[in-house]
Amino acid sequence: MAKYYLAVDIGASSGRHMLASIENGKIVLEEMYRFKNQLVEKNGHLCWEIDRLFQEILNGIKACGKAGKIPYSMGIDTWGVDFVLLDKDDRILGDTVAYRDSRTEGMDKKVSEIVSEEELYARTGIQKQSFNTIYQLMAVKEQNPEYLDQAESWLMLPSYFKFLLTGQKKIEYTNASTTGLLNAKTRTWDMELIRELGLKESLFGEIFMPGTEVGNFTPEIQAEVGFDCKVILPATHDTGSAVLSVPMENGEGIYISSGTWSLMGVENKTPICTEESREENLTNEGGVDYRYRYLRNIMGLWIIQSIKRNLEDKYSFNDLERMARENSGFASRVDVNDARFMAPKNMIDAIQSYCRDTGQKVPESIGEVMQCAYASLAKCYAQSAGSIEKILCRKYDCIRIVGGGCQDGYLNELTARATGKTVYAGPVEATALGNVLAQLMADGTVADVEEARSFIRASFPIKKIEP
Ligand code: ADP
Ligand code: LRH
Repeated sequence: MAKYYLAVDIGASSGRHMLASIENGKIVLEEMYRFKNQLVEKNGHLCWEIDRLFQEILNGIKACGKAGKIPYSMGIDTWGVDFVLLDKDDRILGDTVAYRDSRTEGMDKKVSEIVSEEELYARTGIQKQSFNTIYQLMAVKEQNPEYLDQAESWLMLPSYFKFLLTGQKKIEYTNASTTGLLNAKTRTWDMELIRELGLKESLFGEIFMPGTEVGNFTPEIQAEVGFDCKVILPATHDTGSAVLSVPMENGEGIYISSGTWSLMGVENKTPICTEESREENLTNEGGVDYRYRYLRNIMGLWIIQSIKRNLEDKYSFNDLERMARENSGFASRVDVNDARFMAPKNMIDAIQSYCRDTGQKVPESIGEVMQCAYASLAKCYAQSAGSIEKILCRKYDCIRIVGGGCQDGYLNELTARATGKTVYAGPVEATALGNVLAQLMADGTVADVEEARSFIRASFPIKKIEP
């Protein structure tokens, strides 16, 4: 009888239940359930559909039961930074506002009046981004102080979902590192910072490492899904899970975790919190085995997804790729990390307005818009590889791309060309695999990170794209 491990991986564009088992020394992955994720407007804010997402988690668990494949353990990961505040009865205070919402506007200034950006980076090592939890919590403090007053607990989204399954609240390290409230070197809450910001210290409790057992399903959940299962903490930050499954040898090399965001970086054993690093906008997120994800957050395939949505999903990703190829000579470029691309009403309008404002030819056809988006992403990848190489004083000859975006053949080619480096594409379900790997490490099937990655190399085909 096969032993199954269930990874529930929820990205900003979709969630999936991937069931893994081991056959002949290889990991076999089966998609049991997939659902859409999206931002919705609620009370004037961009929010997540938190109740529907939990219902989808249950639906996928039930799908495993229906197939007669009961997991031995399961883990949940999601995007970073977002959280809920719970009252004394464990009810969510307010809406589950999403990181793209504009509530954080001006919060960087409020924080910098208390602690300078230079000092904040020196302490936390986290790249400044408007949506970091630190700025979101400041927004709550300014706009809804009553929520902080009433809050008895604070949980990031994967831990909240696990709480609903098990009744146990456990904060996890890799995701906690995205808050901007952890000290990069001690890897624990920077309590002095939390105090200085006037946040509620009691909310920031013990931090648990990936591999920790959270608990079993509550009797109510068991009754609903029809079986019991052990819930484990993977790297609950999706990027942390994805990077665990990048098939690097000895932790060496540049990767891009390519999904809604493009997270491009390397793995380090110690954080780099220098001024030079801050100026290059590089972050030090905490990883499995305390390996730091030293990377830059790049706007990523959110741009492509949004264009597709603006075209009412009339075209597939393949159609859009083909139209871009047909316009490969179109030369206008945008800075993909410009704030206007964060949550525009219409991504095509935003790209056109950027080109107009910078005196470039405005893309008119879908193919021109797509070419501009693709080539601009590749240009940003090349600049980011340059920044990493500059700080680390070394050169890399290849880039490993994992995640849904590694299926985009045109972007892979443009990336190889723009960086002059060989691209290795795959695996597509890197995040779910990283989630599974943490479970395999928890039950002793896999000894360590190196063995985990060699397992990936042995199990999945990787595509090579020469520059
Ligand atoms: P997330 O987990 O952040 O929601 P994924 O890792 O699922 O993101 O990646 C989603 C992105 O992958 C899409 O926005 C799209 O750009 C790209 N993608 C997905 N499928 C394909 C495909 N068949 N061809 C090209 N690109 C694809
Ligand atoms: C990617 C990701 C990224 C975060 C962002 C909020 O899904 O987790 O690492 O910065 O979403």
